[in-house]
Amino acid sequence: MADLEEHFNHTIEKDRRVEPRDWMPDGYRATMVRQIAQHAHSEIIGMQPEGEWITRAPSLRRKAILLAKVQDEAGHGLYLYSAAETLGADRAELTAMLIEGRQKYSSIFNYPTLGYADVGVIGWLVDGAAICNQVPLCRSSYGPYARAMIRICKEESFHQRQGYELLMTMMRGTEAQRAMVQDAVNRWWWPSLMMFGPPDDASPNTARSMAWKIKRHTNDELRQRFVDMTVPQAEALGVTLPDPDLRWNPERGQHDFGAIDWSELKRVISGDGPCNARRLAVRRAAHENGAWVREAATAHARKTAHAHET
Ligand code: FAQ
Repeated sequence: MADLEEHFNHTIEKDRRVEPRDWMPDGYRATMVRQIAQHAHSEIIGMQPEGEWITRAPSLRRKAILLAKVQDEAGHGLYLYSAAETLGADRAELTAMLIEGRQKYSSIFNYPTLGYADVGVIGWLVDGAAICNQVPLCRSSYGPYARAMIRICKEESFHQRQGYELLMTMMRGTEAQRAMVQDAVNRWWWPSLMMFGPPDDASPNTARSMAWKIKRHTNDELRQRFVDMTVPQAEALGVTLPDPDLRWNPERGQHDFGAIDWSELKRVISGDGPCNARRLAVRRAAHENGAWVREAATAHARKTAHAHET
């Protein structure tokens, strides 16, 4: 046991990857399952806000792009559930925990998409925040998760660009289109900052996850990086970010920004956001409606296994 623990500590210290067959502390395994499951649930629930606009896309081209993006999110979710399975988690159990509200998913997906500009803003800000958070996770200490992040980040990067390109097109359009973009930015800006999680002094998991190199940066560090990255993009787009306190601080070499309403994040995480009930109801119905597919696939697998045996 002491040898195994020493090997694990050495792996972390030397910046090598922990693999599924390796011994790991129970706390490490539980933290990894929690983070990967929450991430997978976020991708799956995250299909809904944009998915609601597939049938109302303004052109065939926009529809094809959106369809591809939402399908990518499904792929990320399935990929991440597979990564959780390498830790001994059971996929059916994880889905049950999501549907029963026993596991979390990102707060950001509990806000409504009121117009097509929201699709662009989700790509720009939400995928932008996801990239900021996930690029360092490509160096996360758990091998299957780190490798999943490499592929996922490549696709997120395409998602971010399609969002920005959509917004650029709308900003070159009519006054009404520009107003739609600004309205969507006003609604999504603060929730996007909340995606990075509670402030460092109220983040119970950060210290341990940093020591285990699961996380490479704190929530506040990544939030700051996102703000600094996004301000020039907003200027190029011609939109205003809804924060009167947002300004460049030459001494820090970073932007200062206004106070985040942490009570809102708490409320949304605890199930009381604008769309929490709707998101879970849709997911539950999809799961129930898909029962026959799971049953048929299980019966087919059983039959095939039996045929191989005889
Ligand atoms: N929403 O101690 P910490 C996407 C929870 S991107 C809900 O700071 P930690 C792509 C936290 O889990 C979105 N819950 O926790 C896409 C913890 O819960 P516990 C998903 C939140 O883990 C784009 C508690 O609060 N990305 O889906 C949130 O060290 C467009 C205390 O917090 C990931 O999951 C929140 N915003 O840091 C798809 C990335 N923040 O312990 C569709 C991987 C915190 O009670 C369309 N995850 N909590 O179970 C991470 O990097 C980390 O888990 C953090 C939280 C940074 C999210």
